[in-house]
Amino acid sequence: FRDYSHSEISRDVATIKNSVVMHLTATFLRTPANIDSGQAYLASAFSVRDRLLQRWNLTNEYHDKIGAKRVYYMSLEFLIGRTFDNALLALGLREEYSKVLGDVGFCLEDIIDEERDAALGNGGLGRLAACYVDSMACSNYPGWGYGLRYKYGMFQQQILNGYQVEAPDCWLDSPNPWEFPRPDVTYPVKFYGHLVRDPQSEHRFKWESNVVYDAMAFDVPVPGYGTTNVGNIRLWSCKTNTLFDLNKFNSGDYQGATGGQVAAQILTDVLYPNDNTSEGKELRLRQEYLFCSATMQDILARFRKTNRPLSDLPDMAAIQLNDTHPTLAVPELLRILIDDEGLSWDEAWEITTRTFAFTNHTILPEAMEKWPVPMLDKILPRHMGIIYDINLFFLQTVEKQFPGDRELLRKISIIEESNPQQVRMAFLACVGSHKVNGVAAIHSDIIKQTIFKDFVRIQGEAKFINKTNGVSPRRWMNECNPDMSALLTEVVGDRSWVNDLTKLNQLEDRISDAGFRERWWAAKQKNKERLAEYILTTTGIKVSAHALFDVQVKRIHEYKRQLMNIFSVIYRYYQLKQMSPEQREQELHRVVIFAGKAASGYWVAKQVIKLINSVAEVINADDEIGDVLKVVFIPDYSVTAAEYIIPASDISQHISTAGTEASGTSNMKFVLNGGIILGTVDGANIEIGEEVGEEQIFFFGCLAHEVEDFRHYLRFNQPKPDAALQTAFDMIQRNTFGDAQLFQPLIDAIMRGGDVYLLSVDFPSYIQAHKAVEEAYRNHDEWVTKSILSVARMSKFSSDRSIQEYAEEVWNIEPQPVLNCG
Ligand code: 26V
Repeated sequence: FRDYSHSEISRDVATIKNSVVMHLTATFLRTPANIDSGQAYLASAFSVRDRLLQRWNLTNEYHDKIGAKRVYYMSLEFLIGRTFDNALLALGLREEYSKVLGDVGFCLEDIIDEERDAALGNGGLGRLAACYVDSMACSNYPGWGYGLRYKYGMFQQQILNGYQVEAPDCWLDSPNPWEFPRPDVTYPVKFYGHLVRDPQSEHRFKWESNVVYDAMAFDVPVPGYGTTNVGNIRLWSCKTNTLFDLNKFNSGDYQGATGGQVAAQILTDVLYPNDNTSEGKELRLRQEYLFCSATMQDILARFRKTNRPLSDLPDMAAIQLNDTHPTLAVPELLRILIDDEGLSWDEAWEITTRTFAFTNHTILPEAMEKWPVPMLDKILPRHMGIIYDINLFFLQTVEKQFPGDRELLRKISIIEESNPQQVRMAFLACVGSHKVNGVAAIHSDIIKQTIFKDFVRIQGEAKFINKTNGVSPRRWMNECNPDMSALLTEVVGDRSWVNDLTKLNQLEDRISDAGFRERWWAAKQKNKERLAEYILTTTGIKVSAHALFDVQVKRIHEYKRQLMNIFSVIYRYYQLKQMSPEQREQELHRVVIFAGKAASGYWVAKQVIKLINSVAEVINADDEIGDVLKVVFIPDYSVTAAEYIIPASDISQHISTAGTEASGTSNMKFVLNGGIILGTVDGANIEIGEEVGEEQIFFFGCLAHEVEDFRHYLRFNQPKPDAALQTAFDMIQRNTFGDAQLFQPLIDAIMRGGDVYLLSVDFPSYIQAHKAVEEAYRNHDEWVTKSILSVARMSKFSSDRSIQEYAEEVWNIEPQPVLNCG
């Protein structure tokens, strides 16, 4: 082995300065005397990237040499956010770069602010993928993420006249230091065409098509904190492989000559902005296949270099499907093994199912991916045939197990007998995998009792497991909350907690130390002041950092019930208006903070945003109310916005109808940052409550097992809003917040639409829970104690724990730290 101690990088400030100046002059053609902060960012970032690159190479060379088994995390979304600060902290070079930049008159914080988010995801699912690759790198697991390099990420949200307006996210308009183009890693991906049966074997086909795109790799390094290992996310970008039509060019048709290229780029142009809804659009299917085909070709190319027989693939590669979006990788692997490699169906099937595992992230019916058979058949004729075969063989084994049960076969068939027929991607992913998991205990139980009930019966309990989500302590504490991090380091004695959250249990010894409690609170207070500043610059609204900060930030969706939150704000406003000025001043001051994007085609969610902004406008302008109640909608929620908002919350709301939020991950981030949850008995809230103790969390609302009865009742009976909810309706209907007509559909969804998300059911206990929060908050010592105790008990929710469980129980891989290679 080569001497891997070279991965020690220089900390010498003069050396760093030279490398920054080198990039300024050689990469960006600037003179150091005359640069702005944008150029200072780029030069510094490129110099950090050089250092990462060194370790990236060593990591991958080492893992190749020792023949390590790798895990591949396939996800259509990676919500990475910024990388510069994350990399500085991981490399332990933050102070050095701060000094170098300070010497030329820049403040590191301003330079960090120059970076644009890599927003290649919608919400929880994409951010989870980013936390997971971070944990793999930090825990030295040989693992790669695979995804798509969207030219336009999650749209930017502007608020105009209270409405959401979408603007394109042109994040690649300026140079991106955090990607390495790999023109040498390019694969052809076919679409459409027809099949020719192989005369030698009835199972093999030749797929002929002249619609071929190229997928080219871009590698995004993932800095590991406290290790020299650097992980990787390989993102595919699409171009045509018939780059140039020389005939057209020669005949003077310059535009037409490059027409193919323009059309091809559209495939990876834009991220679908849907969260928890599947639209069944053909372009989306083509994106998914481009992704799956390129990824499988790449994984197999790497495997072939080991010279091992294909039957060893599952010993060298584990592939995790992040929801159903990458499920076409299953038939794609079968196709390559059977048609190109000449394996029998049985051999190929064995390899495939031992390689794949599948994570389900939602049970909302509208999010379940289904593709019309005619569409699949047209775009991917060979894959459609393979899916039919998978289904046939599966149904045959079921028929043997449960002879004559036609109803069972209909229920579990991968092909839904609708008109047109549809391929149920969750069933395909399940049948093609050796393990299926949910993302929190309650969610894993629910999927075993609902969508996969019959599969549990057929394939056995052991295949269906739980892997509760987690979040990265690097980003969601060390990076976003420096003051609280300093306190943690002081208590633990060193920074080891950053890679080992169990160390935080030492905080429990400090709760009786009044001086410590006050410093803890000072850290929270500073974060609140930072957020107040951020609110002022993004909305123009002035809020008091001494009020209770009550936060609900997440995608806008009916099941997440932002509507219930704003109804309670309206009711609160009503109550305050009934009071005398003296009474009012006695009330707890509160800032209610919302942020989140609505899918561009989701009308109801967009009306909810409008209602929040209309309510905010009236309340914030009411002089009688003043600082007693303020309402803000922070525009353009993003990873970076979350890094400001989360550390500043006193209370955060996670109030989905019980049984609808698979896990939630921001709930974990808020509590890790010393905030308290007001939430329903749903998703990971439940496990957070178990860990931190029931005193540290405010639960309300009906339970998951009660939901069905309530819904059934409300299908046939009018909801009975309590006086508080009725008051909120009345205020809206009296045009208190502008034209009531705008919001009537939101009320109708409850009063005439069956109140599917049970707002009328949960509202009374929600208002009670708010009261309990206020009471607890007024007891300052008690509140700070809750905050410290919660953080002390959050170790379960580190994504390091999640990844270790996946590694041991699903992937069968081991940590391979580069420096211990002997
Ligand atoms: C569905 C689709 C359908 C096709 C178009 C693009 C697209 C994008 C996202 C989705 C929804 C996937 C489900 C999802 O995001 N689930 C969330 O996963 C989080 C991580 O496990 C979890 O914490 C949230 O509770 C869950 O809603």
